[in-house]
Amino acid sequence: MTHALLVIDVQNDFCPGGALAVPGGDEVVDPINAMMQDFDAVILTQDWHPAGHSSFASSHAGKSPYDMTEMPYGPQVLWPDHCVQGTNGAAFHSGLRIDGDLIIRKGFRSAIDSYSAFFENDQTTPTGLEGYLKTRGIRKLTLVGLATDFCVHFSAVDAARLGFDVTVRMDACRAIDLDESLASAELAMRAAGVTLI
Ligand code: VGL
Ligand code: ZN
Repeated sequence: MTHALLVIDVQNDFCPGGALAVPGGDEVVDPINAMMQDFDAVILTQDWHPAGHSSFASSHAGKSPYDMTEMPYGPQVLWPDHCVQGTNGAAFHSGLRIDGDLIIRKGFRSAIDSYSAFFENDQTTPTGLEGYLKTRGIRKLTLVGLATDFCVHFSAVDAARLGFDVTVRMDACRAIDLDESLASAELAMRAAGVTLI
């Protein structure tokens, strides 16, 4: 079975010193690089927001980072400005091997956030990754990267729902962990049939 490694958002802004730093975010780089050779395909995602994106607290008067807001598609956490297209913060960590097969960008529409590599946060607008994987005959996915409780979580649950055989290597992920979001992400992934290692 063709097995792909899906590397989620290993970008400067999610690493220590970045705008939305995930504790220990840079610790995933070496293990991910070492895993790449074990897969038939390596696909990387890149959070890629226009300036003034609607997921940024700075775009909402009176809101602070990590506040919640109501979007037309449901509740949304508001983030510090991060991964703005073309900035150093949006670039991959300089130690990450980026000689994979595909880089898929997400979150590039101003009005909608996209945690998942498969669907934007309205859960209906596709990124096209499903078609790419299926037309290449890829049925098995291992996910690694940042952040466990947001982009890895939503990508894993969507992938399982789309019928992929999904494993998350937790040792090569790190979490933001807002209000127990890591524990609820683990529950949701297991409930969706994702294998956590
Ligand atoms: C992410 C929050 C906002 C992630 C992206 O990669 O998990 N989290 N944008
Ligand atoms: Zn983002």
